[in-house]
Amino acid sequence: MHSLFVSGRKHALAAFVLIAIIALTGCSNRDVSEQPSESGGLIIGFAQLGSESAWRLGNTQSIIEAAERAGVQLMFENAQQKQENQIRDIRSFIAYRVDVIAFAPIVEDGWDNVLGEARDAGIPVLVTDRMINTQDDTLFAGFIGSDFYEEGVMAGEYLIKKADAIDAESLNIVEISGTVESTPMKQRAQGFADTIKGDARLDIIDSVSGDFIRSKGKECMQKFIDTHDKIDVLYSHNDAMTLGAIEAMEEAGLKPGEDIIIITVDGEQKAIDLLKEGKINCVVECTPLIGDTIMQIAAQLARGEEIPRYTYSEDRVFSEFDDDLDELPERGY
Ligand code: GYE
Repeated sequence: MHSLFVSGRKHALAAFVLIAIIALTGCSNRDVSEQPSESGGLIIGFAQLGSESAWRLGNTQSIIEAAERAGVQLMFENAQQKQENQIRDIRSFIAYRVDVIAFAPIVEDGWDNVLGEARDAGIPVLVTDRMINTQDDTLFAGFIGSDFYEEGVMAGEYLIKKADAIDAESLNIVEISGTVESTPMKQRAQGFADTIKGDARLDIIDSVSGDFIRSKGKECMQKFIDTHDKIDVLYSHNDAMTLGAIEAMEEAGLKPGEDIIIITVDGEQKAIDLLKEGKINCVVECTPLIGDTIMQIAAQLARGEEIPRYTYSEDRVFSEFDDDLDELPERGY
């Protein structure tokens, strides 16, 4: 039986007590020189960034279940949306001398010091979901996640097709973006903007961050509705914010999907259901179900094998132009 350490803040205290004992006695309960032969027996520390959306909950569940399947001992920490918590959690994994550290960085900057400490301790690091910004390639072994720029491109391509289909002369777009300085926020914006910039019909008239959170998505949309006379399109960087924005539209007497064309990213079950109902027009997929891939690559790393520098998920796009939406299997998040 392998034990599973899934801890929230209340368990952090216990972890710190353990770390203090290790520091005081100068010994750990495991020999760092022992190399696990496969993923069974491996200890992985995963520093999750928060629980802001159904996407994130699906991602956490995928990691926990994949660890169980692989017989990996998972030390799991949730930083509740604060980078300083995530840095502290990574430090606790270093002190515990886990075999591999994996984390989903909330923002891109500010990781060099703590990742340098992991490298000095000889612990390989996997960056998952979002990317980091660093000049030093040796600070992490590989990345596992989605290509957010490509997601923005797919969103833009859908809109060009839609503009053709409805013979649009001009479409005013409002954008609700994700957490400022995070990779999905930057790249979903960039991929979309680059794709539509040559099309004179399409104009982004306003863009505000809703931090990937439903309630903030609603506030952003309320503000847009109050400020702008003509809004034709909403491009929202995640489904959680889209659900909030739809609430704001309906409260203002607007018909989502008809009065305002809605493009959203993630592909939660709720968004797919609203696409089928006609309240959302396009859903760009971003799968959070990367737990198994993380476990496989972590095991390779721990065995000292080469791993790919970047492992991207395959994401699709679903829209009102598809005629097989009813055949889509349950999304699982
Ligand atoms: O789109 C959003 C979540 O980093 C890709 O974070 C992830 C994003 C996802 O809060 O729903």
